[in-house]
Amino acid sequence: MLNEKTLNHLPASVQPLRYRREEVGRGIVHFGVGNFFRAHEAWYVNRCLALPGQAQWGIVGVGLGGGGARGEAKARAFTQQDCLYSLTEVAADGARTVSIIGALREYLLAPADPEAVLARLADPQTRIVSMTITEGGYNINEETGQFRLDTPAVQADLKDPGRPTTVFGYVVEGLRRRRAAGAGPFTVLSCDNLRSNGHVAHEAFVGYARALDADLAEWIDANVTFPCSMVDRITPGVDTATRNALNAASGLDDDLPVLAENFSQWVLEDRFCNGRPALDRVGVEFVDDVAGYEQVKVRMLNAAHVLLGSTGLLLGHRYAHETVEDADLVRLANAYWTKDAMPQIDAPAGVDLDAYRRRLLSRFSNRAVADTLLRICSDGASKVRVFWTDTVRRSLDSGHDLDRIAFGIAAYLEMLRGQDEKGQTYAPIEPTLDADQMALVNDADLAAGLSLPAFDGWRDMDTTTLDAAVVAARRAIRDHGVRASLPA
Ligand code: CS2
Repeated sequence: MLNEKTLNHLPASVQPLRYRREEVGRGIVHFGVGNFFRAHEAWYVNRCLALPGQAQWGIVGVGLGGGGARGEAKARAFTQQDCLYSLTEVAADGARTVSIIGALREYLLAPADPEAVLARLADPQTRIVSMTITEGGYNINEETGQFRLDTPAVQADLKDPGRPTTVFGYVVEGLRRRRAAGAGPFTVLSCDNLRSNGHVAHEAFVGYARALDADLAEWIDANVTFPCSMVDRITPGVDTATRNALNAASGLDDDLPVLAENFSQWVLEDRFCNGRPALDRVGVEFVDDVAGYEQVKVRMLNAAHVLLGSTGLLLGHRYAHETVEDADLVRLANAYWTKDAMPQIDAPAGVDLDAYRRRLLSRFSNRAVADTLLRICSDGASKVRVFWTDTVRRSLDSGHDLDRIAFGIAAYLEMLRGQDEKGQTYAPIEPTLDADQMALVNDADLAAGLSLPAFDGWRDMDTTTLDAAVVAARRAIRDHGVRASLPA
């Protein structure tokens, strides 16, 4: 079993820790300890910890308890392994490296001990609170751009702020205690794929605080910083078979191994109100304005992921690499990138969009990552909104042809029906859609699905032509098959 006791007996091919674990502090609290966080932020911090003077920046992971029994099993596994785990990074040509990550110092399952989480947040040692809580996790009303106060969980936290259950309740109660104790603020760092994620986080946390205590909200607004960031690393889910294969290859006995592509990128605004690790020395790029990098990432990588994922599933593919081994789908992705996305992106100086596009094709081709299309399309209702809205709006505005966009929307709606054109079924993962909403995709009226919230981002515009094109594309997919319906 991988833990602190076995750290000195690692297989020779595994990269060990390059610092003394017992000296690692708790400078960061992170909400949402999923595979992506473990392969991304924790990996960068792990490298920082090996530099002189950085030991304070270890991470306390917090799980909000969404996973039920699975969440509890994960917490137990973290405890048994002293929060150590292995990361396997694999290149498109199959070359791999395995390293031990020790940046996660402690793991707290919030519902089991809310007070322990609040104590960590209030502890002056904590100087950054970061989060990966998913695109849909910020509880923002897309139309008004404001924090939604009307959800039951938020209402419950507002009524009983000393025993929160949401990330908003925890963070704001932690800040309240710090302010009362004169402990100073911490930085709130969103690491989700959102447009202007720092601004969204600001709106969410200050919006929640305002409903609780106007003075506190003002203090947060004046003292806490919310840097924007662009995060990127393809990190698949790890099921039991993958876990066994990773352990067989590494020679480790790790209950919590993570697998990721060897590419990684993190672009950050340098607005940390209470210090930060020397991330600039381990490959993180600090820039004045992250927006351009986000645009590139979200509208090129993530948007194409949903497009290829939906279309690929319908065709019977199950993995990302299969979509870029399919010449028709490569044509589709290239047409989307070069005709719809790239001409509308204000790329930052020095970013070559065509090189980025080619790099994506190579990244998507990584077979060893075995990224599933179901993961890529999961919570598509939130992703479509975040990843496609700008492109759709600009295309509607400019009178640009809507062929690929309409096809993408049609493919997403058809994909939600859970059956590919070979007759095989699969289970789309849409945590935000209820049964009635899911039923809309099977309605005899092929326009019915267009009322889903996924498409709210352009509901205020004239979509008559787009809607008709979506219906026509859905009809074509059903009558003639996906390949025959692909746009030029
Ligand atoms: C994917 C991302 O699920 C998705 O939205 O597009 O998880 C993607 O793998 C990451 O954003 C890559 O950085």
